[in-house]
Amino acid sequence: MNMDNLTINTLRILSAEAVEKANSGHPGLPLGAAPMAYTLWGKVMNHDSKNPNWINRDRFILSAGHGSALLYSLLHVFDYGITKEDLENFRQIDSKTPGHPEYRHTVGVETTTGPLGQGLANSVGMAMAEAHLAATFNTENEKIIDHYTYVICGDGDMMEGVGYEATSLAGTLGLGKLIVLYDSNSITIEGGTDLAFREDVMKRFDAQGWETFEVEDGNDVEKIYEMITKAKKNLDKPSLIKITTEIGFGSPSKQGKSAAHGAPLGADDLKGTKEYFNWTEEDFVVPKDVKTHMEKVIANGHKSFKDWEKLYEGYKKNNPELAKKFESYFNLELPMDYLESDEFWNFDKGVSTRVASGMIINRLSEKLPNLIGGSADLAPSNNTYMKNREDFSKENYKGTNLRFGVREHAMAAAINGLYLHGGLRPYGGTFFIFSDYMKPSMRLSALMELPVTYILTHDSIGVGEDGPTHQPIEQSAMLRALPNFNLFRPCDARETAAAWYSSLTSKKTPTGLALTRQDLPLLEGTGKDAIRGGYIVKKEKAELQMILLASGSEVQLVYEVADLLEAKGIGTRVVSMPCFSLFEKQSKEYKEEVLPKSITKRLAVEAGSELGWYKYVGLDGDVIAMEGFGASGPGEELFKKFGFTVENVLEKALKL
Ligand SMILES: Cc1ncc(C[n+]2csc(CCOP(=O)(O)OP(=O)(O)O)c2C)c(N)n1
Ligand SMILES: [Mg+2]
Repeated sequence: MNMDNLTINTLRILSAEAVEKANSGHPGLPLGAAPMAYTLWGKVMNHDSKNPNWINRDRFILSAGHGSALLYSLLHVFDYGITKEDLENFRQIDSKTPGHPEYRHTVGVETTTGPLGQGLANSVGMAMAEAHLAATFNTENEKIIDHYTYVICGDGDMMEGVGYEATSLAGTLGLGKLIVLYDSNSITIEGGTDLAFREDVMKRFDAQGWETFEVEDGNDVEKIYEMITKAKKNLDKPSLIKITTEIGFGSPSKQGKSAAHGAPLGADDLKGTKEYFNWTEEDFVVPKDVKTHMEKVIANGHKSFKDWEKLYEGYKKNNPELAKKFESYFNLELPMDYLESDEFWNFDKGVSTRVASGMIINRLSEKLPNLIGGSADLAPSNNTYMKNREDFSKENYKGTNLRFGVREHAMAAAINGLYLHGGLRPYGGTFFIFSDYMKPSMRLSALMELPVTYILTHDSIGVGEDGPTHQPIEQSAMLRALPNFNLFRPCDARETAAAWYSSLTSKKTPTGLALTRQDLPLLEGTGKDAIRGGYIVKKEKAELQMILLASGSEVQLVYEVADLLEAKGIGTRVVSMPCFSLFEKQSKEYKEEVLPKSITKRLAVEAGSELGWYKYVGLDGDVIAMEGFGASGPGEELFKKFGFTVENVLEKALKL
């Protein structure tokens, strides 16, 4: 048997065995898609298992993350550190081979996949990053960034909206080095795709500005190779290669059926499958011939790395300044002197926090060249535009102002991809209310520990006339509930600077900035301490009796009320709580210092859901929050209508 086919069958059998042993998992995709995966990894991609973080490696994303067994089998035979034991421990606690591929957890996994469509959308961000970095750093003869981004996706990825948004963006941007292999088996969990998916995917991609290719027999490695080679040559358009496969290929009773999708084959069927492939090895054993063959393939990959190293050495000699910049990009260096200077923290007047964020972005744009970002068609409202930078477009990959179009979900997923690629600090903006549209990708930023920045403006009923469809209520609570996510709701420009400071210096936690549309005064006492998540902005004058807590635009309100309470002889402290999750990280002593247990008269005010605040006000405390949706009308009047007035806050405080 030819070595390609024997290696492909190895991948198939290892995957089926892993699923069988775990008594859980998805054998169907690996059996059907092993030939395209092997063709990519073994014949096309430049990658080196000895240097899995090689900057210029081709990126590979298994967007159909349920096929994880296939990815782990690849990582095993390509010697990325996944051992026989790891395969035997598939889907077990603390194994390197969890149910779906997890970034940071398993070497060689480029992004966490499983929620369908996300990987495909991540790949667009990665290809954008490649295009931008290539345009920024390559010289005529030294292409130090010159790689492709490959995806394997299934019918599910093609049905998901986020994939649609992302591929539309990719077509618009003409990302020629993005190549998607579509494992078209016409089967999903409930049965044939005829049940719910009858569109012509090729025509759709054609209409989106992709070049499309077709392989009718998913086992035809030569044809797959030929089509990928052709796709690589088109540098103006991303490429889709539709490859017709049979799910569960080789399984006597499940081939071509949805039964192959997500359950072990079963002992009898696995035996039959092995017979079909003339498989005689012990369980989890890679045939000797395959090992020998793979040594050569792996050595080829290593050689491509070595060649690049040589290229880079020359580049460094010829372009020392550029090389320094290149390395500072990939080390994600920060202008710390600047971030600690008055220039960064100084604002001479009160502005809305969205405007403050826009000022900060523009200050940063001078100092932080790898800052890249944009908005989902709301740049003028989100204040995300860097005035001294160019637009990123098909015509100009050098630009750093990204135009995501009205595609929030794909924006968030692409931001993940931009960060995952390496070298860049991406941000994305939209209205806070539409964080709902991005939530699945924001969740993955948090899960993957990607410190990206979400700019979420128009953060409350302060939105005003646009009404309840545009007024966030539960979004703060939603993002505060998300593990490893810092939701900041700054109360003025200085706290906005603190939020940006926190986001930029964060190594593994994404940040969301909930920012106002309306102007806010600069409050005395605000500043860098905001990075502690909660802090005293106004100290009591008389003996401490009461604590008023608030975030964002409501801090000014409690500030005013505190003065009135002090006038009545009630010592009142104002605690600004811009970021719950960072406050939680402070020491017990610090928390006690800010919120002493002995003071039970506590009132929190936030124009959003009350969920979460009782932890800080206690059962003796009170919360003024939004109980339902907002309404359409001038923002100032809405604050009155819903009780965010000095009178109401004072009254509630006096009742404590
Ligand atoms: C967003 C999302 N919705 C639902 C699921 C559950 N799910 C996992 S695989 C799958 C069907 C996928 O079909 P396809 O991509 O064709 O994969 P195949 O069955 O061919 O392996 C579904 C619905 C998921 N993982 N992600
Ligand atoms: Mg399918």
